[in-house]
Amino acid sequence: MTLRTNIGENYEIRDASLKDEGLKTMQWAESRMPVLQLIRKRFAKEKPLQSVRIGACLHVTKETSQLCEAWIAGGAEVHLCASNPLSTQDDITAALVARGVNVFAWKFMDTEGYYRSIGNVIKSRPHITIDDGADLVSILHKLKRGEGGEDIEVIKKIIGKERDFIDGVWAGAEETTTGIIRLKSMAKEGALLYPILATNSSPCKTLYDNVYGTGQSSIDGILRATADLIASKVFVVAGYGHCGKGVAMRAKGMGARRVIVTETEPHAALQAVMEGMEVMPMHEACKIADIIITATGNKDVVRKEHFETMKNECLVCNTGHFNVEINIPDLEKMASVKVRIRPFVDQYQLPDGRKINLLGEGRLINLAAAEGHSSEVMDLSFALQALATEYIVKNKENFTKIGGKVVEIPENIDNNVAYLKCDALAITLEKMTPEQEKYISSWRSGT
Ligand code: RBV
Repeated sequence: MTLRTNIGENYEIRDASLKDEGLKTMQWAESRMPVLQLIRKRFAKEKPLQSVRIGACLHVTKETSQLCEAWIAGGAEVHLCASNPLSTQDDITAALVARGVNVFAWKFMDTEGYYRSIGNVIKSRPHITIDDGADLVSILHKLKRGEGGEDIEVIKKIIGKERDFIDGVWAGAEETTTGIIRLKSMAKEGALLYPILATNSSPCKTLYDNVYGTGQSSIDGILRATADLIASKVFVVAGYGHCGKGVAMRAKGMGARRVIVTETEPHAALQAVMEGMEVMPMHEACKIADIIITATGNKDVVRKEHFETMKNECLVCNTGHFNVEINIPDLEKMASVKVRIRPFVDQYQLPDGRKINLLGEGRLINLAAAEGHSSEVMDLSFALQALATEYIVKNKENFTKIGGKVVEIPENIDNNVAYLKCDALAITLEKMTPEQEKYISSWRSGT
C-alpha cells in the first residue's frame, strides 16, 4: 500500500500538521542528551560546519532530530532520509521540517518511496554522508559505476542524467555494525571511493549503544508489539555479538526461564556460557523456544527447517539491520493463512495447525515496534557523529586525498565524549597521584 505524503520543495513527509507534537517530543530527547547539547552550543558559537552540505540516511527519530539540531547550529545544510522503511517517527519529520531540515522520510514507506528519498538526499550534492547501514554510500557508488536496477531507476527520476555525485563527497561516517561490514568489504575489493569514519567501532558507540541500547530497545519492541510476559519463557538469541549480548542480558533480567544463545564462533559461545546462557544450534533451540530474536547480521538464520519444528505460537523477530535474518519467503510459502493480528504481528498459520508470529515484518523490532534506543544512550553515539562531522570538515584536505578506506575515529575524540558523559551523569573519577602515573607508565619496577 502506498501512503499519501505531504510534499514540499525540500521535503516529503507523512503529515506536516504533526509539527507541534514533534517539537514536544524533541524537547523530551533534548533534555536527555546532555553531551550532544554541549556540542550543539559550541557549534552555535564556532560555526565549524558553515555551508557544509550533510546528506544523512538515518533512522528518523527524536534522537536523530537532536543530531540534526547540532549540525544546523554549526552552520550545516542538512538533507535527511530514512535508513529503514519502518523506523521513521512521523511527528519528528514534521518538526524537523519546521526547524529547517530537508526531510524525506515517513513510516511504512514503500520501496519506491525509500529510494526516492535517498535520491532527494543525493540531489543535494552532499559534502559529507552519514549512513546507518551504508545504503547512501552504496547508491552513490552504484551511480558512479553506471549500474542499473530497481533502486537506480527510481533515483534517476529524481536526479536526472548525472552520475558523478560522489566526486563532490569529502568523506562519510557510518553508524552501525552492518554498515561497517559492507564498507570494509568494499574497501578490501578496492571498490570504496572515499573515506568513511567508523563511528560504530568507537568504544563510546559499541560498548553502550550496541549492548545496552539494543538490549533494552529490542525487549521494548517485543513488548510493545505483543504485550506478552517474558518471565517464564524460553528466550532464544541468535548471535552473541555486542547486540545479542545486550538482548540476552535483558531477557534474563526480565525473568526468562531459559536464555539460549546460538553462535558460530567459539569465543562468543564461551562468553555466553560464562555469562550463564545456554548455547545450542538453532535446529535444537527452535523446538523449545517461546521467543526467538536474531542479532547476527547474517541471512537465513531462521528458515524453513526451523519453522517446521517450532512450537505453536512461537514469536520470531529480528534486531539486526536488514530483514534477511528470518527467511520470510520460506514462511510465506509454508503458511496457509496469514493474519495481521496486531499492528506489528503477522500470524502465519501452518497446514498442521501451528501458528507462528512474525514481529515487525522481520525488520529491526526495536525501531519498527518501539522507538529505537533511548535518548540517553544515543547521546553518546550522536555526540560521536557530531564530532566526526566536525573532524571531517577540519581535515577535509587530508580526507579528500586518502581514498576509499574505513578509518577509526581518533581516540581523543572518543575519550572526550566519555569524559563529558561521566560529567553529565555526575560520575566523579578517581585521580592518579603523580607517583601512580609514573608507576603505571613505566616498565622498570616489578617484584
Ligand atoms: N539507532 N538509532 C536509534 N533512537 O535514533 N536507535 C538505534 C535512534 C541506531 C543504532 O546506533 C544502531 O547502530 C542502528 O540504529 C541499527 O540500525
